Amino acid sequence: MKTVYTDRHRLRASKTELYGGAIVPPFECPERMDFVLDRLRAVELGTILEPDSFGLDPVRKVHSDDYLEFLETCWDEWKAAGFEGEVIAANWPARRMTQRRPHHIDGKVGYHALASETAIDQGTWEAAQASADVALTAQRLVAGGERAAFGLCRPPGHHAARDMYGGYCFLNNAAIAAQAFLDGGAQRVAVLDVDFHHGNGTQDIFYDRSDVLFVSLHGEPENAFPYFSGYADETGQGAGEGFTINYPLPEATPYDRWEEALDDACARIADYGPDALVVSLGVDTFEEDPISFFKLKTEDYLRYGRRLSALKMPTLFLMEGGYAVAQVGINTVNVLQGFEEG
Ligand code: SP5
Ligand code: ZN
Repeated sequence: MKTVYTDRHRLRASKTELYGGAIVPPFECPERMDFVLDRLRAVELGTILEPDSFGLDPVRKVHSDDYLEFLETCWDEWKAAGFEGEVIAANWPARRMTQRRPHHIDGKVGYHALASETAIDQGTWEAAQASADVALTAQRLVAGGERAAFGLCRPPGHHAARDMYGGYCFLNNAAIAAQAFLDGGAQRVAVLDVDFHHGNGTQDIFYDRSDVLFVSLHGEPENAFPYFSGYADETGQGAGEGFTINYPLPEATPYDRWEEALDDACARIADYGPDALVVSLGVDTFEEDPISFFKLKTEDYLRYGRRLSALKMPTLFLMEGGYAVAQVGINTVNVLQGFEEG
């Protein structure tokens, strides 16, 4: 399996995350990629390619213009306003308040943020665009006939909604790639999100559509970020009714229970009969992940990689979360190796 990767992710080098009332170094750090690359090379999974540049046209299909303009200009506006730290949201259009977009950058940040843990730094916008290019380059490999490809995306994407960032995500790589399959002639695409966290952004983008089936296994929102999305009764709306499927799972979920949900998810995906499958591949389901609460072990990633292979679909894997940094490489690559064996 080929991997697409660029060092330009290092341009995202935020130094701050708001966690438990303290400012800490971000869990979503550049070193994560080094461990994945080391493991890809150690097992000789396949060639590692640089991405091509696709520009913003494919990105504009899933994100709003005002949001993209915000991402592009927010760092300069923040500095021009005299703020010294990184861009962090401190104000929101909360219940019973207007939803109008303010002019001042301090207000605009809150308008486009879905969480405050994620700080924006100088290089974030460029890194986010490079990450989307990684996804689109890997998508093109699969659309061109490869059985599977791996987009080693950083920053991740699945929390980014049509006009909101947060959860370490800015551009929704999985949604951009799913849309690219459709624009390339696919009739139906399935997105399977196995990151520990609910893929609220991907769900948001396709919620009222039937041409993308969104299926997510994640920590139950009563107890896990993003808290306000991911309940089982969120099933889509309008033409999209029935094309969103959520499997919220409780604290300490072990692999056997997780695999039951995966089997059900795979059956639903097979019924849908998509032309391509996009896997939002987060490995924060790992038992040692510092911010999550499932109990998957390293060998379990091989097992579910084989299970995904049995779907026999053209498959695009895109990197999402995973914060037990030293194990992110082996766990991620185990899924890809399991897929190739299966
Ligand atoms: C892509 C991705 O995995 N994003 C995750 C963003 C999660 N950010 C909020 C983390 C809050 C964790 N609080 C958990 C307390 C555990 N002791
Ligand atoms: Zn996650």
